[in-house]
Amino acid sequence: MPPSVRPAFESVLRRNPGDFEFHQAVHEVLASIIPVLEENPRYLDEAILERLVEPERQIIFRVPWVDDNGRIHVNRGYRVQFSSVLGPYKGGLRFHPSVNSSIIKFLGFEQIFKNALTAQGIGGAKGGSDFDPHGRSDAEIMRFCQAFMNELYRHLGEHTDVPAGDIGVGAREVGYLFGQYRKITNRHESGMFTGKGTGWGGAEVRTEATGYGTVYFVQEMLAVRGESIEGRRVLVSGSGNVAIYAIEKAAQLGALPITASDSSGYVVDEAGIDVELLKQVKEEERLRVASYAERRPSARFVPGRRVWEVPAEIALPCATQNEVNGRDAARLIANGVVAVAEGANMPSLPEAVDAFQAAGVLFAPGKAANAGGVATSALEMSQNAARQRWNFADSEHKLHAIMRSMHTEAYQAAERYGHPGNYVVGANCAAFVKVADAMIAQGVI
Ligand code: NDP
Ligand code: 2IT
Repeated sequence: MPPSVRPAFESVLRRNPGDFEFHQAVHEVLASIIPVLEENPRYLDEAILERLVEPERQIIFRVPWVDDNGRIHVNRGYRVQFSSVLGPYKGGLRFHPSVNSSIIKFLGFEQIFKNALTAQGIGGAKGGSDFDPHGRSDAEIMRFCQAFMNELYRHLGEHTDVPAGDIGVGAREVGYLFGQYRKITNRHESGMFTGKGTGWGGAEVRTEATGYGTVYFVQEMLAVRGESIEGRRVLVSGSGNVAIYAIEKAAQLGALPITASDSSGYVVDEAGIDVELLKQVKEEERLRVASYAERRPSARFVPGRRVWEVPAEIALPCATQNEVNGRDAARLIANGVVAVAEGANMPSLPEAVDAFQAAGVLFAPGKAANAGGVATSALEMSQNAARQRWNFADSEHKLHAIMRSMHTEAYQAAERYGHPGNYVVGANCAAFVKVADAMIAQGVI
């Protein structure tokens, strides 16, 4: 780690012992913004790095709830409000047993830069709980969401902090969370949550936005090389919100998405994933991805393995952090992958990113590639504030334009800072400058 960024990194290690995912996310950003710091030493003089790596506020709370058998459970809730310099805190809520302060801090830190890239005037935050929704009844999910909001509501608001979904938090959970906020506060405050149902303030295309946006980003990267996504085999990991709509958009654009996965293994479907069947299995029936293969003659389920062993030209990790390691990357490269775009947050280990870049593979980091979700959340906030409702086609058009402009910005920043084609450097530098300049303008607070 270069000396200029070492003090900030050391403060992260000292204050956040054992928070390895958070260390990883900070390391990646600090290591890639060196050209910006060299050009403008004021960022160091103003202690921007030291300020940025320390969240503005961290909330940790008890979430007690009662299951269907009358048993009491206690989970832990989190909201890390990282930066509000560009707008109200904004970022999703994750319900997954692996959630801890490291996971929430890494996600919140990434969110600052992702949100800056969208240019939609939103700050960075993340929250969630170590609650495991798998196998829980609808009534249990509702009671958990209500218990979670019973504490979190006091920290939220359309001008303060605006959550949305993430792993384990989809349309159903957003409904219960919003409902409880409305009940406690006696306010139907549409703009305090995004990803709402389209019948009660939710934006068209928000459900599709992250997956669609990731594929649009791939299109843009390929276009720079005069190539297209059409006819290409695409690997997608995960089978949740991001994965399903990445598969849908890839197929719409003439590519052949052939995999989906969950924590039990993956399905490969050489005829191309039937996205309607996948939606039926995952969104409607809430089953495991293996059920897809049981109903589809062209598909088979491979238990306990990851999709990266299947030969393809495009890879879209859309499940979770650190799901692509160095060996996976080597396998993908050996099989001729040309582009990798992160639908998930930080799915690639640093060794995998290095391998892709060394091999000349187009690599789009999550904070650019998956920013379509939060960008469309910001469009939802705009519609709520104006009491408007934009149709699907217009909303998709806006999403597409935002993805194009984020690609251009990351691409140009990579060139400007001396690392042409390196979207990690490009995205981090472009985003950092926006955040840092706003921090300087707003003073030491
Ligand atoms: P969902 O809960 O809808 O789906 C998550 C998928 O990933 C499931 O298939 C799940 O399988 C799998 N998964 C989760 N954790 C693990 C794990 N530890 N090991 C293996 N598989 C796992 O979440 P989303 O689709 O919303 O989120 C996916 C990723 O995209 C996350 O990294 C999220 O942060 C990121 N993201 C989401 C956005 C959004 O708008 N929703 C926006 C930008 C990024 P299983 O059911 O077996 O756990
Ligand atoms: O990681 C992410 O960007 C999200 N989970 C979406 C956040 C949002 O506020 O829409």
